[in-house]
Amino acid sequence: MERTTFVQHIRQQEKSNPGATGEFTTLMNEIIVASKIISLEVNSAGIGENVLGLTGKINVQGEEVQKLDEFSDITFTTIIGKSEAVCAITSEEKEDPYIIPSEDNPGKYIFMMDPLDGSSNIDVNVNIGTIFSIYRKKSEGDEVTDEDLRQKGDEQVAAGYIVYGSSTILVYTAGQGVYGFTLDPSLGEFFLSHPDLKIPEQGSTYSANEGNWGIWEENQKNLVSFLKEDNPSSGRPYKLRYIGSLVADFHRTLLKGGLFMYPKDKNSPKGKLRFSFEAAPLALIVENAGGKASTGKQRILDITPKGIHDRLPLFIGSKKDVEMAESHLSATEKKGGWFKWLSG
Ligand code: P6P
Repeated sequence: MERTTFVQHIRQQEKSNPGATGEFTTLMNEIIVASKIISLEVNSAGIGENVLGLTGKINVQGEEVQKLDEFSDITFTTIIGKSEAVCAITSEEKEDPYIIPSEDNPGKYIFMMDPLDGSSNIDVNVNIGTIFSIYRKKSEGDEVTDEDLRQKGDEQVAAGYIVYGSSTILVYTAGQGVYGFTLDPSLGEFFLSHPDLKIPEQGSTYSANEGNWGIWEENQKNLVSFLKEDNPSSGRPYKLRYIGSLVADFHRTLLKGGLFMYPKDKNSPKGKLRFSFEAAPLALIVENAGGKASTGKQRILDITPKGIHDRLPLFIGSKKDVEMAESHLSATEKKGGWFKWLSG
């Protein structure tokens, strides 16, 4: 069977885009290089040099920084920073953006990333991942402005993630479909494994941290109770699947369908997940795969963040499931409201 490498795929995509200058292709290829390095490190973590464990540092999110977090952040920043395709890099691990110095020939794109999401799972061998988002610099002149770094989700040029697990898989979209590539470690090449990914219109699982039940709002509790009701004619109860690593939970939802939720709660009144590094890139992917992504009220891609570290609630997955969640949340928010869903 003929196998398409990532490089062949991105070159084909470039040919179908008459205005392409090759800068996007360069950027994507550098992302591939960085992801291979991280994959090697993640899959050999603990063997030889001690990259497991904590650095003793706390990041801008107030989270303990794991050694692989820091390694991933430095690797992507160094490689993408030298690509001559980007003028700025923002990272979940860094308070401030990294502006590419003129001597490194900055390019027209802005790269945003969660370099290693789910890092609390590193030491227990659970899948973790990198999430990235690419915007075009919009302002005139060489200076990178605040508006360049806080663009509406719909302005993304491309978005993707790499999940480091039993195999390393890169999934991305540039607005013309969603494609998945699996790393063949023996060759060090990513081969097309998921051409034109589409998420099922409705799933049968929900993904949420029910340990937060006691700090959820009432309408969130009502929604999850609804999903757990024994009502086979409407496809309920849904099964619960929650890994606690967003990239792994999202990848399963994308492939199998269903609903991933990280709602706001008393401890995270704006939500826990970040707009720039998590919600917006995954929303671009899921919409290009036929799914939906919202805060429970507002479409993620309609949002322009006020800050590069903004957090928000996230409901993402199959179109019907996200719509069910939105209507249930708004109905039950109106105290005792009712709604019909899956009434057939
Ligand atoms: P909780 C990991 O720390 C992360 O940012 C996401 O990968 C994951 O979805 C979420 O937090 C898990 O949060 O509160 O359930 O541990």
